[in-house]
Amino acid sequence: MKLCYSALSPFARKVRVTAIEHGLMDQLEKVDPDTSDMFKGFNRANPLGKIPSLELDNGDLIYDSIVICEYLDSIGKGPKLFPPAGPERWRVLTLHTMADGMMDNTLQRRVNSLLPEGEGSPSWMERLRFGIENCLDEMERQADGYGEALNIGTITVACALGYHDFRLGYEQWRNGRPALTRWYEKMLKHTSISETLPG
Ligand SMILES: N[C@@H](CCC(=O)N[C@@H](CS)C(=O)NCC(=O)O)C(=O)O
Repeated sequence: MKLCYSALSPFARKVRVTAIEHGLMDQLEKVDPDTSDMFKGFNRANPLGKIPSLELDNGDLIYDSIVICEYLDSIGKGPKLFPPAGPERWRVLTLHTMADGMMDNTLQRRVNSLLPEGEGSPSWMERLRFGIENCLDEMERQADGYGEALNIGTITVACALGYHDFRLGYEQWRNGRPALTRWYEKMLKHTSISETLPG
């Protein structure tokens, strides 16, 4: 299988953590994104131009990251990271969606900072920042209930926090969020999480 990704992409990181947890990394051939023109996208195979995407051995293409993660979870032999249908699945997928959206807001702020002078929107950037802060506050409220086990929800929260550190470290999300800080330290003890930190 061929995985198109960059080590800096938080969405691809979810996929890499999933692959590591299932012992599948050696079955994934890395394809580098084409970053020569950000306005044409990074990945010609995906009509949306985004990474990650996974090409199966039969040529089928799978995207985006959540679909790739669930595919790997379905073929992997490790403990399942996606709960079966039922209340726990909806809880874990909803947690995934919050953290994934926070990563997307963080990425959009990064993209905005790369736009030509005068093309960005300060008020929209403030809206994105507000969403990130709300997610962090909600995570702080929930953190004591997350537990230390990996699932697609907790993996994505860890990836969102790692990406926030990487791109927006000066905003210091740990300030005033002791429960989330403690929980994140425990998550870093998983080698799949610590080995895939961006940077
Ligand atoms: N929803 C997508 C988001 C992927 C995404 O935004 N990837 C970024 C890199 S982190 C990208 O490829 N951006 C290039 C572009 O949008 O042109 C997923 O979960 O895979």
